[in-house]
Amino acid sequence: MLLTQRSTLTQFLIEERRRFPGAGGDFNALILDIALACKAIARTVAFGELGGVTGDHASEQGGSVNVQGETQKKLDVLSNDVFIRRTEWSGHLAGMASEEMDLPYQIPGQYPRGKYLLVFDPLDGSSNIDVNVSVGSIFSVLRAPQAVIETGRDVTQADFLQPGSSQVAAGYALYGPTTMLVLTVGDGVNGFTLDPNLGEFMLTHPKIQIPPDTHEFAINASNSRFWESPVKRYVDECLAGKTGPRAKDFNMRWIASMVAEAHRILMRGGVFMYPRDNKDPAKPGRLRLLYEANPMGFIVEQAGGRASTGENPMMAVRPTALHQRIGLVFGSKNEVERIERYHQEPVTTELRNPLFAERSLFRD
Ligand code: AFP
Repeated sequence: MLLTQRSTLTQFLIEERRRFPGAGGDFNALILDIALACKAIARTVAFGELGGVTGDHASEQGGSVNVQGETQKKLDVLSNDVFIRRTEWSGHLAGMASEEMDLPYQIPGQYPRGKYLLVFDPLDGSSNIDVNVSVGSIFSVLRAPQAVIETGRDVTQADFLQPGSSQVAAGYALYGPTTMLVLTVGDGVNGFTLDPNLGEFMLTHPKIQIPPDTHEFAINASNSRFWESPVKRYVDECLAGKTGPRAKDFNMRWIASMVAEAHRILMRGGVFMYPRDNKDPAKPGRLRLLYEANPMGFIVEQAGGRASTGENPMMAVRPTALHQRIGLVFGSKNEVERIERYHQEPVTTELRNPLFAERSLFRD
């Protein structure tokens, strides 16, 4: 379709800004800076081995490990740098925090400081890089506390510890067969596809809505022995299909790239689960609250879906640490509500019925 028949991201943001006559344009400029960072990462990812950017990051001391205790890929570090360089200079940010940095990033003295905080996972799914599977970037925009804005002081970890409901924007870039940017600024969810000829994100998926029901679930089934019983019950019932209490067959997916799973769910419904489990008591979940669960939760709920810890609404969780991990369930509203219900219901003796046990793959 010719350029004349689609909106660009810039046009979309300017038209959205008309809802706030007093808006100064800082917010739009920040989103466009983030979009440029995602375009740069998309190009780097696309070169893969040709660009010499696959494989593990090697610091002077040998391989490098991030605050999560995970081996950093070269692209993790590169992508983190791109996010910083593309946004630190603009005067829109008071500070940043990233999966790849232990502490918050202070805006250097030569640049003005602004009123927003940017929190991001620069490259999610990076364990898929070397096998050429889709990966993505995830970002969340918060307002800096008034004291930070007024004084221009350095940011502290506490400044970032805001509930998901405080986000002013969230989005992800998906580096797949096409590069897409999916964004919410609090008024629904819109998807933009990168036109590689123009270098522009074009509005291709306006007002995305997640179907409230689904027959597709995503979970890493190799962790089943560590799941809590409500999750085992839910997955067991999906696997029982037509012969079980759900009376319909389900399909299972697991890409190990949450951005790709989330995009599939936004396009055709589904439910994603990385629940709290007892695999590692020190990690009450694999995914991180501030730069994975909250932005994804904001997007999903703005698209009519639901995001939860499994027990409680994700958007209401009050963070206690910058790199806090949390159990995450999101997707089609009716399915997520069912999983929350299972967490609230006592595990009845009926569910221990040998009939279920015989059929169950995951019952201990
Ligand atoms: P990486 O960025 O370390 O590859 O982790 C990706 C992720 O955070 C999320 O995108 C996936 O859904 C999940 O981890 C995959 O976890 P498993 O490797 O345990 O399946």
